Amino acid sequence: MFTRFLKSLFFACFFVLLVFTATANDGYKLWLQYAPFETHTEAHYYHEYLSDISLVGQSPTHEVISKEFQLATEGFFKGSLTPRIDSSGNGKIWVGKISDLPVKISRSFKDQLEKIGDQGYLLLYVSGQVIVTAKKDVGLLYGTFALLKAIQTRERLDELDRLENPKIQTRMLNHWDNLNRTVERGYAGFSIWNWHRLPNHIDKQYIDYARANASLGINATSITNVNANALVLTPIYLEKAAAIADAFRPYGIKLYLTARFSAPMELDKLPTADPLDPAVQAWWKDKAKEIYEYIPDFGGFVVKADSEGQPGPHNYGRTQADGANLLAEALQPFGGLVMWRAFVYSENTPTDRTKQAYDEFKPLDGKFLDNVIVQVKNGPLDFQPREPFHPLFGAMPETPLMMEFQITKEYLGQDTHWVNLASLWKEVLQADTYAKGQGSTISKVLDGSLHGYKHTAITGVANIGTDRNWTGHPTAQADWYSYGRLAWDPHTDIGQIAEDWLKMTFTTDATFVSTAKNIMLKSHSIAVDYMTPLGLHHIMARSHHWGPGPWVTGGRRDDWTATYYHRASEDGIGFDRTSAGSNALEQYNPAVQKQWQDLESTSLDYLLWFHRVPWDKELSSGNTLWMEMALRYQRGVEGARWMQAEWDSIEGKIDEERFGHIRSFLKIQVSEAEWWRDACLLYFQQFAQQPLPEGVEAPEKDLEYYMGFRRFFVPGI
Ligand code: GCW
Repeated sequence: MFTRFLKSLFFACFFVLLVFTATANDGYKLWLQYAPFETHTEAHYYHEYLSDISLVGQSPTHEVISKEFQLATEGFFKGSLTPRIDSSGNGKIWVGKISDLPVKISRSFKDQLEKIGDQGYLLLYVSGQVIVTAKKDVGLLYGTFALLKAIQTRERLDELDRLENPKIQTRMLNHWDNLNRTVERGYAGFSIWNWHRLPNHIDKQYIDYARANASLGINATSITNVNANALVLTPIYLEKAAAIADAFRPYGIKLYLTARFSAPMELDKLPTADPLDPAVQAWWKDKAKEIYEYIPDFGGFVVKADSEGQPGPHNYGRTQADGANLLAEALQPFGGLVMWRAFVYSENTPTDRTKQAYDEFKPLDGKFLDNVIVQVKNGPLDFQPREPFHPLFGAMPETPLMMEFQITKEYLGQDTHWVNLASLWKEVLQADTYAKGQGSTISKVLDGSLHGYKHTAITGVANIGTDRNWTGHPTAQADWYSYGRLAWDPHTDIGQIAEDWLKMTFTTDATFVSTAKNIMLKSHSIAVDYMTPLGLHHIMARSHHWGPGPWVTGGRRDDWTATYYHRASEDGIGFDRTSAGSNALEQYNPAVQKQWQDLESTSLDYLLWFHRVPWDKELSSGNTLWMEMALRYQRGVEGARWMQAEWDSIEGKIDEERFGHIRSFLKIQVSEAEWWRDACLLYFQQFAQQPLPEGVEAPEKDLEYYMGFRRFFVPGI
């Protein structure tokens, strides 16, 4: 009786505390908010488990797990509960390796336990206990985060029975961070890697970064820009990098660095960087050995070569395989990998830029050493709002390919637009390459099941910076989150991902979650409508890539202009990539070609990517091309306004700070959507020579205004 009274008193105090403290939130805690329970019943239910935890075994990762439980419990109960974490084995939550399980359990669940891979885990409710078990420490950490997620999303624990193994071995982030702390295409402040203070100072943010990544199963990170500086391979920097690697190790995260191909010349004055030169080969071997002395579990190199001014094997008349194999051979004795990017193209090559990577790499299939993975962007151009999938996927059965997504929104509104990238990625992951008949999806290329790849990997270009909330736009945290979830399992439903993220990040309130989820799931197609509808691409402003620039023409490189891609004239618009044009289409499997070769049956979403279409052409929608384009731009603007109204409708459901932040960014988004629509329609109207269809709002300014519009110091270049 008395204990019941005490318990009620405890929860009553807890809720009084909650009411007075729920207004400010700067978003730093990401989806690991561990926000206080919202009802008495919830608090009561989870209290029983979280107050009594057994953590069996010892390792640096166990310490991390213990701290995470403490942090979570503190958050859930506003500091009023300190969990008892012991190794007795009697706790309501039991965390430990398979080898430490009580015999009774390991016998009864033998079949399930055998299915747990090196990075997997099992969550199971057995006779009053929640068991988190795994083969290795890292699996225990992943399992712990999965359990905490179950609590954050208010799952019942007495129904838990979840066996998870990641589908892709290496799940990585690529930072495009420079050593001077600027971030290429970064819109959330400066680089979080404070090289100047390393190796002695390990910023708390590195640890929180590791926690956030581990909570998603991200197990690798490359912390330097692919437009690489060779300095990072010198002892001064290797010592600093080693300190970061040490900090990440308990979280199961391996460190990678970018390798500048000309490093032997820049650092040690070798006369050449020719991959077939024995002195160059010896240099890389020594360098690899040196790196492993600093970082014994170093992941390997990420390399951008022969692209946008970066040095590479082409400088010596060698192939991409020669270049990649040079580094692979050096790393091979230590088990390191080379992630060699396929983003190779040149203004001196006369073919359509979107064809060049395939032309270059396809003939090299099978010629790479077996610790090389070729890293391919999702589309053949460059992270546009929407692109067809890259034709290399499905075309390299003998060479492991990994996906490179861009989490930072270079072409999708940068830091101020709410665009849920999971929708874009899902379109790509589900795309069918037909490499081995119907159902040969990109997910199956990546998880290795289609071609039996020895190595499987995926990466995302990070959107992380020193902004207090990490990503600039509070909703851009969802992109980091969703990327991690899809990297773990590319088959995951993106609606589920959105829902989990919203509940963990903001609140479990049902109206909030369903309204915000709806915004998220529609946001990508809305942005495509107001930026690049109908398969338009590369029509953004020059250099900083912020805002519209369909008029961009001339200059140093034709393949960096807008007119190269849209080719608008009075006759029509679009890039003919069929056999009558550049024939980029031929790089796809015949079954895929069929979907896109005929103008009449090509999905309108890809129309102008593959076809050149007269303005008066009547489309499957019943509209002429011009009308359809104008209506889609208008629809995009209306979509952005709808997002704004929907967001306003859930005011009061979450803290004012993040609510207001998103609200003010939505204002920017709406006005920039109008800017895109007005600028593009006015520009294209010169060629279409027709009035705007009914329902499309007239632009506020004239074309000259938009073309003359200059912005200075746009971030991210
Ligand atoms: O999209 C382009 C970007 C460059 C980037 C390059 C790449 C790191 O505009 O900033 O350079 O892609 O992926 O290498």
